[in-house]
Amino acid sequence: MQPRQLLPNLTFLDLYPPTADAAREVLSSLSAATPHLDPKYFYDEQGSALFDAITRTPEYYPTRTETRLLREHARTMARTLDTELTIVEPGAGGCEKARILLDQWQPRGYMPLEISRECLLDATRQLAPQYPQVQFQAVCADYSQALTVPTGHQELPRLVFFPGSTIGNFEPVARRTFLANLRQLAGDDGFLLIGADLHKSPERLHQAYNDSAGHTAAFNLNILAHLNRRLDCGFDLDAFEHQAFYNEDQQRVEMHLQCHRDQHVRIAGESLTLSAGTRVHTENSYKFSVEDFSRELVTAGFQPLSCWLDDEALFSVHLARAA
Ligand code: AVI
Repeated sequence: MQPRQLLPNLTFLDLYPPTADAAREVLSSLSAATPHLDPKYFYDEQGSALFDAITRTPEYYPTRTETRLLREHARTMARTLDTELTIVEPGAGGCEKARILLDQWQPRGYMPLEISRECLLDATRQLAPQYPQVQFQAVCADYSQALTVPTGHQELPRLVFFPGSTIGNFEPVARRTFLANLRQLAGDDGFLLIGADLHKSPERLHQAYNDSAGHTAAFNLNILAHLNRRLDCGFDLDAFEHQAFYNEDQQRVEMHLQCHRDQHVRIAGESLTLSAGTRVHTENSYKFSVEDFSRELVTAGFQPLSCWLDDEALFSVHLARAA
């Protein structure tokens, strides 16, 4: 597959996984002893818009706090890096946070990887003309699997940018593997700039994942709406209810969809029944301490350089280099 030139400084490469693979994956995870769905299915055009709405609620502190940290410390970060580079951002969404780095760092290249094609194209078509000195290479991909990315500005060191505490959406074992993949992606002279949400009171976490405007509930339910649109499964959304709570033992917020009526759906050509009372686990969002997270970076082959926290110690941003 060859990249398409969309604008003088924007190419687009489509590595989106085939629908048949998605259908088999969804069938297998919903048929498991604990029915679950991979959180990547939250993110179609509507899911990305709903996530955006979540980030603007008064209860959801991570985005606002991390954005402030990036704005406040971007110059210091640039001084620490002290090199020209290409920014690679797995799961870039609408590329909002990258804008802060594009403004303050003037990198040579920016490569966002994003599963939602519409969201990626809209964002990069808007951004590229505003930063004509930056080469944009947009890649539509399931970044949890496709971490080998096209070459481009390879002579320059890469900084892998992974904000938002999306790292918290990985299970501990998968997280270890994924951080090691990020180390590969960064290369031997590369860097990592990553956000990690911190431990805090269960009440604060409960509010953040049960916002009063109902955007998180709509986001959670959209996973089924997305599967209906993409795979024609036939879920009745009214039969499901959003649940989110802090699991103290696991130190994570869990999201589920509780099914109140029997659901007969069709996926990958097969029938599947979810009976009333079934709970579909849709997301885990692990929370960290700075010390534990720094240790995980070291295990993955990074050398932590700096870490920034807000005054309330809600959120952390870590800068590390390949060790
Ligand atoms: C993308 N991710 C880091 C968010 C989180 O907080 O785990 C997704 C989210 N789920 C519910 N609200 C936000």
